Amino acid sequence: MKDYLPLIESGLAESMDAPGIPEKLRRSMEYTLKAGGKRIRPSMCLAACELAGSEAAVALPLACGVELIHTYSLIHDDLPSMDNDPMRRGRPSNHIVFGEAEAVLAGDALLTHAFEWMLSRGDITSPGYVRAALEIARGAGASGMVAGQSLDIEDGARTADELRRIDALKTGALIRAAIRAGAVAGGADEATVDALSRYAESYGLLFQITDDLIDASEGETGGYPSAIGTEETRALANQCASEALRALGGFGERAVFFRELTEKTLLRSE
Ligand code: GRG
Repeated sequence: MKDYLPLIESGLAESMDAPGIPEKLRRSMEYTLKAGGKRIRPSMCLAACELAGSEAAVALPLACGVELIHTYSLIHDDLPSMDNDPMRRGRPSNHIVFGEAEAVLAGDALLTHAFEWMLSRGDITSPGYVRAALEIARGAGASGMVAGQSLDIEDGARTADELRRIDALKTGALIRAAIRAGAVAGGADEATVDALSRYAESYGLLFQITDDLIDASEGETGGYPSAIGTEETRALANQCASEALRALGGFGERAVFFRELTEKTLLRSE
């Protein structure tokens, strides 16, 4: 699978090399930004840009913006008022190390910095680039990821359909936006953007389902295994992977990254 990590890591390091950020805030932002995330969303953004026929570098500020936004969402998700999780990626969560107020601010700063970086580093005169940034704003915002989080923090057991609606927003919307943004910035036509959106929707669900299966294997309750049982959840994961791969049908070799990622994601919960 093509490795976009060196490009993404250097882009993220450069994005944090901005003047004027107070030292404690910078340490708090970097603590979670550089904590071993898999960088799936920015990799997908760059792969979509290449699939559309452009160089990955064209979409790099967008890819970094998506990862900055993802990082903010994790910091805020771990807060006591949200998921109240003291650990993230095997280390104490941001608010445990820096305190709750600073963690809120680190999230705020990462979210805002994402848009500053995307719009100051990208070529805003090129057709598609501003639309790509708008895709990311929509996917991250009040009708996207934040909508999903708002629905998710309501208490109560959920049916599989309710989970699907929440996850399509909470987890799926930013993944979909990352792919659409990369494709649009890379000059993709509407048919390509549509097919990649269908791929993203199936992949986003697959990603959440396999995350739930991993949690269930570690003894956690909730998500799809609690709603429909482990066997049905596995069957749903296989169905999502098939649908994702089908959406890539017309792209041939250009979609090899997305095919391999889908297969790897399906296998991660086995
Ligand atoms: C606070 C507005 C707001 C939103 C939070 C992303 C999110 C919404 C909550 C995280 C809850 C969670 C564990 C969701 C499961 C799927 C998921 C997003 C896992 C984490 O993403 P990875 O696996 O993380 O890409 P890494 O660590 O690789 O960056």
